[in-house]
Amino acid sequence: MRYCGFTFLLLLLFAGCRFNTPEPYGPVPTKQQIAWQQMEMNMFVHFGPNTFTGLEWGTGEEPEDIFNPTDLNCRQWVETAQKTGFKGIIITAKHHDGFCLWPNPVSSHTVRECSWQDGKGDMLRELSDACAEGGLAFGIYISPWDRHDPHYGTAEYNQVFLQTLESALSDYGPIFEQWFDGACGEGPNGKKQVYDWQSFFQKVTELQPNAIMFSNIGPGCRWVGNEQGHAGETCWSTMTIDGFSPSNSPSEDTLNPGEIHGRSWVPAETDISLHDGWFYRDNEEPKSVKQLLDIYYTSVGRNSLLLLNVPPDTRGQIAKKDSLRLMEFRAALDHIFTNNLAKDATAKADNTRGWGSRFSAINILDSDYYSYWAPDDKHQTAEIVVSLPESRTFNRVMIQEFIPLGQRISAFEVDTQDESGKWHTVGKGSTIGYKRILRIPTCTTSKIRIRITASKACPILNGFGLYMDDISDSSL
Ligand code: FUL
Repeated sequence: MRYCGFTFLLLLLFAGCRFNTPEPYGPVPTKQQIAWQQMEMNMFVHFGPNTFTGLEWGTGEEPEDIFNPTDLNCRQWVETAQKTGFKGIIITAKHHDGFCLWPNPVSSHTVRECSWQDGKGDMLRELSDACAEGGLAFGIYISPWDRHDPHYGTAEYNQVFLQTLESALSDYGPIFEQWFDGACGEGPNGKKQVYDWQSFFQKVTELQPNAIMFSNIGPGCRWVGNEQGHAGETCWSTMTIDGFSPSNSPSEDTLNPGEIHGRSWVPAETDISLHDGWFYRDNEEPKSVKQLLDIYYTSVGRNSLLLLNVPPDTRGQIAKKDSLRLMEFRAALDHIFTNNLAKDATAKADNTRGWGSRFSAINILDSDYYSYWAPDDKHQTAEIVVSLPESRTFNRVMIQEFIPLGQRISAFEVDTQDESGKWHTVGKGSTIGYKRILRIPTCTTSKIRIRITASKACPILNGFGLYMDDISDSSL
């Protein structure tokens, strides 16, 4: 009898804890979208005939032999990507010129038709193998706009494109992201194409159900609305996409901040090139470390994923000046972010959900992604005071919202306490999302307060960090 009572009590406790978990609010990410967001930085690779002609948009009339990397080394790309901290690589399997970097059976404008490797070469094979060896995810960019294919501009082209997808997505292992360029110009016969997006999406879902599909409107992730590296200061991962298509998307003013009441989970991806152009040109210099850091803050630091394009040269390798710059960028990120000045802090909230420590504020300080702080449901504003063991100097505040339960917070402020106990607001923002990094003036204190001033439902945080950036210009 006594055992029964004890078991009953345990069950009750267990149920109490379980049921006390906050309900998801609004659209939530799939587990693939969560894993994708956690990648934070991926490498884009623009490589193809344009690498050899110097054009940004090939005409489609380039002879196949123009594609002739003299010393291709995809392992070098992977090694560079790994050392920079990229988690995946996405390659332009077919850009607007229509040239396919793999022997696409429905095209006669491919690596098979060129003398490089006696027509036996296959860039998708080389890179997917190198990624698999190096433990990096592999993704494919394919442009539906095709300036070479004679079918372009007719209904038949949609079938050609579906078969193109079929071959690229079947033979090279798991694809983590399928990148659909939305550009829709004229084909060789002067006609534009009406793309059958629904069938394209279906084909990807059928062949690579775990792939995140990128386009202006997702459905896996959306374009951030510019190629300058800036997610919105307000950046919702939610947007309404019903009634839109990649060729008919909401305007850039909507893509950039997303929509607070958006009905789908379509997080922003920020694509930008290390150079001015997307394809390699000898006379272009890579962006500086300060520029790259700025881009990091306005993309990863604003709830977006950074897709940084690193164009290989005509040898088929990442040029030394580019890999050196990437290593400097990595060193700068490590210098700033390895030392979380809040790692031995304590944290206390003005409200904590239920009883016990399951949802306590201290959870924002550990490195377990799935442990989080949450107040009771009725609280849509809240504050957490973080106390450091001693005064420390920092100018970056990192906050993470627990997105598996939805993106909720729409306004927050950060205060520091001075020696007399007075609080001063040092930074504020609107959205937080997966990760938000606030750049604040350098301050020295032992007490920091996060105030959530508006949230669509009870706010939920799972990460917090304080860092000192002495590399960026102080104005940034
Ligand atoms: C654009 C293209 O037109 C550019 O050439 C580049 O590939 C960029 C990533 O997407 O739509």
